Amino acid sequence: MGDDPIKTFLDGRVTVYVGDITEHDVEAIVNAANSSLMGGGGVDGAIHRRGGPQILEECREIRRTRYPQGLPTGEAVITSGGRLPAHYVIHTVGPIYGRHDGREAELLANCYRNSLALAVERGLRTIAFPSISTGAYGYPRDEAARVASQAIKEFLARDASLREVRLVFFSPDDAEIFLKHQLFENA
Ligand code: AR6
Repeated sequence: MGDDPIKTFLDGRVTVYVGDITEHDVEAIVNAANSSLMGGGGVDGAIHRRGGPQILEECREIRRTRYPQGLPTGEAVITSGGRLPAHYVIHTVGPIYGRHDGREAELLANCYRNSLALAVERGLRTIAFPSISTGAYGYPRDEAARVASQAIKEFLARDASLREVRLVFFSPDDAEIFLKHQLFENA
């Protein structure tokens, strides 16, 4: 992934890319998982496909030892990256839009906050996010842009250790919507 970002914010601590997150060579990539942690479609499917069986094995162990009922929405856990260029995968569960009694924004913000906190706790300095919940889980992309950017901005204001938070959009159209609605600038 030697490509340049299409946009940067906060003096380069936030970068925006279009592409496949599984190709990104950062310390950790975030997976938009489901509470089973057993894989699925979308970015989850792509990460397990490309990362190989090691990731699923570690997810199974996390389920068994820490989350027998499944990972709650908004929480995050970490595994190795298997065969991915990224060393780690941080798995988080986004809200299903319309299924959380109006708590969707808070839960989506928790995904970003908890994933970032886990990265910092492990001493990681570069992390890449997909656009959590905006695929199968139906979160409107404009609202998700506001929530994600605000949560990241607040986190980075209090943290000095993260060097780069990369936001990877699957299509130019998705990136465009994000850039139009993000709150890194102004607000
Ligand atoms: N790289 C970057 N972004 C991607 C990639 C990729 N390789 N593939 C898809 N996207 P989704 P969700 C984008 O559905 O909405 C799964 O089955 C996609 O275009 O992956 O949180 C899980 O197991 C969209 O913008 O995640 C869960 O059951 C964004 O990633 C459920 O879907 C998120 O879409 C989670 O749904």
